[in-house]
This record gives sequence, structure tokens and C-alpha cells, in this order.
Amino acid sequence: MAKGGIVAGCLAPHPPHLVYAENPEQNEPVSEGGWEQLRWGYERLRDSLKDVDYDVIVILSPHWQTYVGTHFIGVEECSSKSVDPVFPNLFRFNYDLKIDVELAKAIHDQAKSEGMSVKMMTNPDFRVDYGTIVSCHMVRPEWDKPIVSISSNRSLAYYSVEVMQEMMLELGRSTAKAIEASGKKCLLLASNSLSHRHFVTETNPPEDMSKEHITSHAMHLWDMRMIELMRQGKAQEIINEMPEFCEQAIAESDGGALTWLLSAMGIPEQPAILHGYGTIIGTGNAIMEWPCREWGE
Ligand code: 2X7
Ligand code: FE2
Repeated sequence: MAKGGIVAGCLAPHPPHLVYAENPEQNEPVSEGGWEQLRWGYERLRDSLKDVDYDVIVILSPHWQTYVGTHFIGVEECSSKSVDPVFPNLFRFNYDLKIDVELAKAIHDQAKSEGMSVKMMTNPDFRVDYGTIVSCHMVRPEWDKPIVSISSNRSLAYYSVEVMQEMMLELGRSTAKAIEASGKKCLLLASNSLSHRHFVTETNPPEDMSKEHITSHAMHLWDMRMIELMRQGKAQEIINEMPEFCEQAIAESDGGALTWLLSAMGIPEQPAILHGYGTIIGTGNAIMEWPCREWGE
């Protein structure tokens, strides 16, 4: 069997506003658009991936939070309604998706053999989190690929960014090893915003773009710094600066997704492509792609 591999790794933020603004048939609320800069960014990412052949999307979302270890959905088919608990006015999405349980279990087993605390989630009534759904929808609205859904172990809440990163670095290595052994071609998504300080009141209508901007200059500087490091291929520096970034920008990379992604790609020195940047209720969001398929062995 040919070796499996990662065709691309993407930073794919998940504010539900993006799906709300797209008005897909699965989502109940109806909008007049909004957040176009980011939605055009996702359009560019989809265009970049349109001729890329891959079997499965592997995603880690900070909105499936587990406090004892990392969990993987182990149910072949999931369908229900996902409602954002903070923005039920924007996101009530009917989903129907397939899980690649075989690959999920392979990553689980590899991580376990490396000493990580892991668990397969087998509750058939489990509600898939909105972070996973939004990022997958924006990257692949056809919903024609199975996914592997990985939880965010909140080790930062119990310990520190450093402990979280050690665990996510191992999870990334285990993910890469399991993918290679599986023979599958995978698209990896880290589903998170960058700076994550948000406004506490909503405009009327929510898509009034005259009110949308970053919450502060400090948040802007952090977002630009992280994007520049990604564009310059300085993944190790991102990992080194993660403690300050998480603390000072309340960054959503605190859930481990970005560290996991960088580790799975081998802490790349190759530059990432910036497809788009924009704010959503004041948070900073970048759509980035590392086109691993072009790097060779
Ligand atoms: O989950 C989110 C987020 N990360 C950023 C902004 C707004 C809503 O939801
Ligand atoms: Fe979020």
C-alpha cells in the first residue's frame, strides 16, 4: 500500500457568522451577507483545493472540550441540529456527516501507544460541535468527504500553555504517523480564530459591517505578527511565542488546534499562503494554507 500523507494543512476559523452570512439551505436563520473579506478568503482556499485529490478531512476544534484526555468521534454517521449556544440567532444548522472511524481509531491507537490519554467517543446521540461544522462547511460545503473529529483537551485550564503544547506536539506526531500508515490522503484543519477578545453586545442587524473591527490595536499587532510568522515559514517561532500569544491575545489557539496542526506537518519551514483575514465581533481570523502536497518527501 502507498504511504498516506497530508495534502494541505489549513487554519480554518469557525465563527458561526460565516455560515450565517452564506445562507446555506442547512442553516435556519437568514442574513443579508456580511464578513465578505473572510468569505472571499474561504472562496480562495476552496479554489486552491479544487483539483486536489484527498480522502478525508481531519479536524481539531476548540469547541469540543474534553477535560480528561483527547477524544475522537467513533460513530460512523452523525446527523442532528447544531445550535450555537451563544449565537442561536445565527446558527441552527442541520448536519448529516460521515466519520472515518477507521482513521480516527488509528490516530487514537498511535497516540495511546505514545502514552497519551485518549478515548473513542461512541455515543450515537452525540451532538457535533459548531466549530467542527462551520470550518468543514466553509472548506467543503459539498459535505462529500468523511471527517475525523478530534476534541480539544483543555490541559491549559488545568496546567499551562507549555503542557498543552507538549501534548499537542505528540498528538500531531501521532496523527502524521497514523495517516502515513493508513495510505490515505488527508486535509488537516485547525479550527480556530487568532486573537479572541470580542465585543459583548451585538449590532442590529448582526451583519452591519459598519460596526465590525478589531477590539484593540494590541490584538491587531498580535494577529499581524502571527500571520507574518506563518507566511515566513517560522512555525517553531509560533510555538515558542504561543504562551504570550494565548495570554495577551486571549488567543483561541489555547485549545491546541494550531500547535497540533504545525506538529502534524513537521513544524514546517515552508511558507503558508494567506487566503484572507478579517474580524468577527472583534476577534481576529486568518484563513491560511500550508500546501504540503507541493513539498515532496
Ligand atoms: O467561536 C467563535 C469564535 N471563535 C469567534 C468569534 C465569534 C463567535 O464564535
Ligand atoms: Fe470559537
